[in-house]
Amino acid sequence: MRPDLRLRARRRPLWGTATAAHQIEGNNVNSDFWLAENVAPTLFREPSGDACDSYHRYPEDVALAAELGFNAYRFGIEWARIEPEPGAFSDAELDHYARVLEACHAHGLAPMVTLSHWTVPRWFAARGGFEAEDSAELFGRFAERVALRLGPLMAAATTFNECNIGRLVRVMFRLDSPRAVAARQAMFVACAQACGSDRWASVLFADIDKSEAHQIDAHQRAVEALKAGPGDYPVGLTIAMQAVEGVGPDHRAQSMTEVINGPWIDAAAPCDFVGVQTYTRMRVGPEGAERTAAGYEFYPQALGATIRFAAEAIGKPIYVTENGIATNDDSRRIAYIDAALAEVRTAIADGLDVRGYFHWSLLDNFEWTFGYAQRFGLIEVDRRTFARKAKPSAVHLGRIARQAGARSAR
Ligand code: IFM
Repeated sequence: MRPDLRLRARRRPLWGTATAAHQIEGNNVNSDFWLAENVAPTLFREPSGDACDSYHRYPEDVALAAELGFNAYRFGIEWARIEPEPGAFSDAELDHYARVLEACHAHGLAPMVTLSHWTVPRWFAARGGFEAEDSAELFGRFAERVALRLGPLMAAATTFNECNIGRLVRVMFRLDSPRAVAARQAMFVACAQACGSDRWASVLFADIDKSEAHQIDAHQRAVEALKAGPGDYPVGLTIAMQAVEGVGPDHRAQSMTEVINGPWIDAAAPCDFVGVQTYTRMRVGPEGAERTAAGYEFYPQALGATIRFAAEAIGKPIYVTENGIATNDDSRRIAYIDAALAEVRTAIADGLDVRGYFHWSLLDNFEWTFGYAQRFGLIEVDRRTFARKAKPSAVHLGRIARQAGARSAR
């Protein structure tokens, strides 16, 4: 049954939703983010706390995704749970993720697994994260354990989520300003002190000059580990891609694109596919358009531009591994989905090898430093009871997926 599902997944386009462990599971207490959310001073508006309690409620989440009409689910496994202390791997936690994978298969969802979605174990951050010389080796060791236990159950895997995030946030949120640097540093000092360490590093707020080369090495080791392990599934890398558009004669759109992607375009070379993650365009010039609740321009057409960019620059099969909108007006989510999917259809009609679309996100979840205010979910989550309620956009996208053949009609 499982190998069949993988084969089917290869032949059929994947229609799914995407999540990340830290954003939905809750109580990720051994992770670097948990600590950063709870020290003073912190850059986080609120701590993740119980999140959506998906660590316990994944059977309901997976069942809901299947019921809506999807045939795939992208989710993350949490390194901080699997290796809570250096070299101490938890079989029980690996078994937990095996159960999540089994639940996906039982519901006809092809699982795409993210090995690392920004969070790392607290001990890893306290020894300098990916700034440490041996960090790639440590990540490779983690990937090997994951490949051995979970490989036979995976339909696809990716190493780092938005590997270039350290670059993107620097550009988007101007994190190089003296004020931003000081605020980040104060939080890092508090985290290091809480761990009795003299250092601290984070993937999201990375000092890429010190960490990027090690992270690329870590990615390559993880690709090798996944490919050498049991199971037969495609391995990819997901990149946060901005459609950068220049305005006026002296714009710097191309150099801005190069800054945002950095060396990661080349790092995708050993992969079977690339995951395109796009939310908006970046206009190097004047302003004035509708904004989403994340402050981005409402511009779903950006996806068409980044798919074309990825096809040309990387030349691998493409999955849209994230695309979505933060909004409290669900009708705008529906409009966004329709316009983004029109771009995907046009790209496919033009002969581009786009193999699937994963909407961010299944649930309203923890949006990192912004806390719970930004709602990207197709499904609303009651913050006290954790009750799930599908929004009209969930039914809308599920219907599109079903009509596209993701699942048989009900
Ligand atoms: O929530 C994030 C996700 O973790 C990574 N990509 C962008 C999403 C929305 O901001």
